[in-house]
Amino acid sequence: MADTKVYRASTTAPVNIAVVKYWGKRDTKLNLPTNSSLSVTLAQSDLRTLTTASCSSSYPSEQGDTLLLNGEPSDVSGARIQACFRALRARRAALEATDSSLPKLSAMPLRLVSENNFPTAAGLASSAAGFAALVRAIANLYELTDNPSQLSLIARQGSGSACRSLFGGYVAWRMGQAADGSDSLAEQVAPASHWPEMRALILVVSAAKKDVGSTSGMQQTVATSSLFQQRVREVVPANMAKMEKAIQDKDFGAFAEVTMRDSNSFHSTCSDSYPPIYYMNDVSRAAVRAVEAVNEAAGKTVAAYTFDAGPNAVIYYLEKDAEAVVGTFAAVVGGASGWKEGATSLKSGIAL
Ligand code: 2P0
Repeated sequence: MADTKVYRASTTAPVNIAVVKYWGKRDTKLNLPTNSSLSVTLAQSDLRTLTTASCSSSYPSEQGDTLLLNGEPSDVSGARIQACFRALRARRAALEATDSSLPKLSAMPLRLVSENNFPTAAGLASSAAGFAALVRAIANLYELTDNPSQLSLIARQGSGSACRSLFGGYVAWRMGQAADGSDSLAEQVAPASHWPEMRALILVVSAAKKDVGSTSGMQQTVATSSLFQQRVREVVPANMAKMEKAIQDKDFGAFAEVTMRDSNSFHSTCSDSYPPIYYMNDVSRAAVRAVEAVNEAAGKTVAAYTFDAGPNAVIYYLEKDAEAVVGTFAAVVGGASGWKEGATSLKSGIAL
């Protein structure tokens, strides 16, 4: 009898926010970066993608693979998502080849249903959570035995930052050296439990779609910024080493300084691009000054800002300093004057 069963698996993946930033590709086809990066996975936040993957020989083959993203049909013909499907199917086909009792899922059309519970493409790492959830959902559906680092090789091809969302805690994406990308993968530097006091706060400045997408933005920077060369050769390797040590030592002062300097360095290469790219706005810069004021008032560094390819601020702090840090930002959101009007919402106390 023909197998018309619907096979199904669901998973969720969280966003991650880099403290040493990925910006630049050395190979656009394989999505290989010009530098390593390091991020913090916000596993306890509600910033997540929930994805269900299913397959069945009863799905009409003329429709091919389909994706429903936030309730809307979404194109899956792009090279990146196709690379993920191809790699995952190949892994499943290898299992089927060694065990003939396994159903031939690799030959069936795939249906993916994915929901973000946060604005898509607004600089809140939606592609990171999205591709991590997609890869893990299909890997679960196919009952692959690959470990998260092996899956990160596949997620990387969907979106670079996605490879880091397959792990919790503190995660490094090693740029690797191989031309085929086989060593450009993510690994955990430390689990969340290593430094349980760490918290993040997100100041949503704008939920609008970003002006310049990450892929085209980084290509523009690689092609035109001279500052970028120094960032890749000197700044990032030094920051990676300092950041890993700060995490091992649970040294918040060092963690914070590298985080803020690396964000500044990344945004400097953006504004050094030609034409320049500006992701931060006046509200973002006011958030920088607010962090500086909090640190000055505390007499030591208790808060660290970082900004991705958008104006929203992520502030890292330790739980014991929640009152000073969150209090400052809570007081300005929804305020009646100045930069305060620009910040639309605040999520605080996000644990790893
Ligand atoms: C990061 N960003 O490390 C950096 C910091 C934005 C600024 O990774 O082209 O969406 O899909 O590989 O991963 C955003 O870039 O780019 C990003 P693609 P991605 O988190």
